[in-house]
Amino acid sequence: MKVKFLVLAVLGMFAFGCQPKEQPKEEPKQAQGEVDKAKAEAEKVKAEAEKLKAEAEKAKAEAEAAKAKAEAEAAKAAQPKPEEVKKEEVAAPAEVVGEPNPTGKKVELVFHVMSQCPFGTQVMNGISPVLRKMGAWIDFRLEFIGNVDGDNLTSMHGDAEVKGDIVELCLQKHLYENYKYFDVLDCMNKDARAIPGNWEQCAKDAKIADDKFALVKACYEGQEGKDLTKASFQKSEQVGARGSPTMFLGGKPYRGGRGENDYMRGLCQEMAQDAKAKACADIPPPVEFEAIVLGDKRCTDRTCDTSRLVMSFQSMFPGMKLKTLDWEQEEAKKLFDEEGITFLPVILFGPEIAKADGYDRLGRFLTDSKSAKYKVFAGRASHDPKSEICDNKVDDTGDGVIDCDDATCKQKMVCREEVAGKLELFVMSQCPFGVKGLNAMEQVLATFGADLKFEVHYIGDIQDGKPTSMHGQGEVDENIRELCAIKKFPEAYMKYILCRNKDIRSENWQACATAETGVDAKVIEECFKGEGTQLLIDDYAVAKGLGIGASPTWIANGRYQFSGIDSKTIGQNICQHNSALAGCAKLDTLAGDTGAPAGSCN
Ligand SMILES: [Ca+2]
Repeated sequence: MKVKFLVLAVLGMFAFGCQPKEQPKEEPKQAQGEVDKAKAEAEKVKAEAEKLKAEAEKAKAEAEAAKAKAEAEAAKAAQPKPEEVKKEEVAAPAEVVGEPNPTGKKVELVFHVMSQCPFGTQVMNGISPVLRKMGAWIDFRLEFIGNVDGDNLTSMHGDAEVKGDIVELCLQKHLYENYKYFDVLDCMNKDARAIPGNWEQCAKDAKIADDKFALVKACYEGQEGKDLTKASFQKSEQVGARGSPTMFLGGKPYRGGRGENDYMRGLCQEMAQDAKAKACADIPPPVEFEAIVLGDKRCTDRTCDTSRLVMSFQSMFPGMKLKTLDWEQEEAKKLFDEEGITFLPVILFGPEIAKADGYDRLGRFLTDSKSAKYKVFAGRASHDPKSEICDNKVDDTGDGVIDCDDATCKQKMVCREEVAGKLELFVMSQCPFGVKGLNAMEQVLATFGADLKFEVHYIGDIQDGKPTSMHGQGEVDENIRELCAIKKFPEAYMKYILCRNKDIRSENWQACATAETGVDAKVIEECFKGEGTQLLIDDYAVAKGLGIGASPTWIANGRYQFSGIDSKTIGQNICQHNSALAGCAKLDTLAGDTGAPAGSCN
């Protein structure tokens, strides 16, 4: 599933959860309806294929789960489980957590998380006081998100996270009674980066009994923990939980707030009238505040669509009173000027938002408006409502020129000239995905030959007149050297780049400027010291003008943007617009998606 709304993606990254990056974040902006249609169809085919693949994987996972279950049961039959023995010894009735529950009816709440994901630990912190208050009314369970490949378990934040998942599942299993394990988790989550190493100290601080401690330790270090984790990963997969956290309340996805009161409200709503905890009567009402969505319906770019973002805010903040204003309204223009806003869309929040549960997550993405009357969420808003709209056949700025004839529209995608056989690649030289994209070009260029007009451009910013780049000065320098190679050695530069890509972070670029690559180190050095910086500054302007920020991004024929890092995807996109090229008959020979995680730097 591609993330369709960049603004949402930004917020998703920062405010909502840890999402494995398997697809490029940026959705191509389309220039024409026809392209949209073709693209939609291509995606439909792709989605079908993915569905089949997913089904096959699901069947495989189910078979494996059944096998694991059979094995576990066999193991269980073979030897008495220590915890069962313990249970018999601890015969005393269970102590109820918080308010007793005479009804025996519980509401199911399941969190699928990653142990080192800050958003996962945050929701655990949110639910912890609720479990202490009315745990007896809740059937709560943690599940973990990760990948199962045979017996190999992996997770987004690495091996330490897998170990963290294991120990937390062991704690849950052996200290489930009264949610005792939350005494340990609360402590561990105070320093999520120290997970799993901090579990022993936290268990000691929580005064976990020696016998229980031994059970958890044996589980963590032995096969039991691995089995629990594998089964848990598979459960998450089965319910489609891929981002941390994914929550289910009463069997339905929960997308509400993540504070104590939010969970209390959600749980109490789910409780039947005759089985409601008394604590439900004491939940303070959600904090009310005003929110104004300020947009411009003339902007058809995806970054101008706030509908999903607003929906997310509404579920996060049940007390939010929403108002929508469009640029055509005088009130919108007035607010825009008075509050010093430069780009649309934005969302303005009344100051009371600072008192709402969940503000701690959003607050750092908000800035004060000019009058300080509002907190502004701008995301990656980039539409200037006072500029010419390049595709509405109206002279918006009243300067006598319409759409593409207006100077400010010239560099925009919709106004670019279509050039058959042209392929532009936008990268950051040290971005691992950009490196893969460039490497994939070796085969593409060999297949299409001189029919392809290939260009490489770089993505970065200018600060105080100097070029900067996401991966630091080393990347800026390499961007410059590569541009110098492109300019001075138009026939040989790809050999230099492919050589550099074998170890792109190495400072020894000279090793790739040799007789073998046909790029002369002296010439590069001279260009680097001379015109190189200006070359890069000018080159950055191309990506900026097009609004391209993700490495790698491709444009076929000057107009059709796409993503991808394998030769086949690149070839297919070229041929979608240039079917007559000889290379298009050889598409099958191109290397396809290797299954390696795709993605982008942005
Ligand atoms: Ca216009």
